[in-house]
Amino acid sequence: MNPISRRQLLKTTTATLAATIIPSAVPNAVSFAQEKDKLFKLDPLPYKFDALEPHIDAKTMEIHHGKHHQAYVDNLNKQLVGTAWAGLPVESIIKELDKIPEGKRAAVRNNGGGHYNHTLFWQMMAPPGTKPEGDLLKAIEASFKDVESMLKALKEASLARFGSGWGWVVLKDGKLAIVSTPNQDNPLMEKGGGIPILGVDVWEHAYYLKYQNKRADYLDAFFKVINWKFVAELFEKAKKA
Ligand code: MN3
Repeated sequence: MNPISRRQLLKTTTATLAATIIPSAVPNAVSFAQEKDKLFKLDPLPYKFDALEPHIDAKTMEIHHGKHHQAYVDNLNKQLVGTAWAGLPVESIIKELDKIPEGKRAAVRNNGGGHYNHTLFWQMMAPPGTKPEGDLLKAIEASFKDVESMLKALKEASLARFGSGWGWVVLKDGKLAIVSTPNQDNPLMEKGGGIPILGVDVWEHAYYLKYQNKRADYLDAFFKVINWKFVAELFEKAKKA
């Protein structure tokens, strides 16, 4: 396959991933350097490391973004560079993990999930100042009575997650619901698992420097820096999906 038809194939698969059979034997002769434009990349944080102080400390943000998230990106690239999946939206990849060759699937699940989850997570936080309103607020009230009850349920699910994982608010069957996932899994990985509109990282690396073993205190701090504007955008997008 020459490079031009490969590029065309990638464009096609992005649009019609579910309907397209992704070749499992794509030539692996293309070097890392030549494929540079198709590498997954770590975007800078949308704010400074200390923007969420005192709730989430600057050192945690710096290490979490620059080391942990960077490692997910690097490891995802190691798995997918030179394959038909390089350059596809990571959301498409984690929705179709069954199409990834078995030998790569676990690593792509962990690192693709890690890349996708953290990309959302940084944007789900912002300096305090936003609040749920409009259609999002109505949906929260319809599903949980009020915002406080929703966050209480999210806190309980996040505390109950043994070991490393995430707590989520998802839109599922027209209602908002609380779920949690292990490791770097995302609700999108499971058919019918719902579409996440809010998520909180409960890996120890997300809070240990400031909160040590006190996950509950970290969750209370996270609730103060939720970017409700972004959550509302995800909710609108989820309704149309
Ligand atoms: Mn993390």
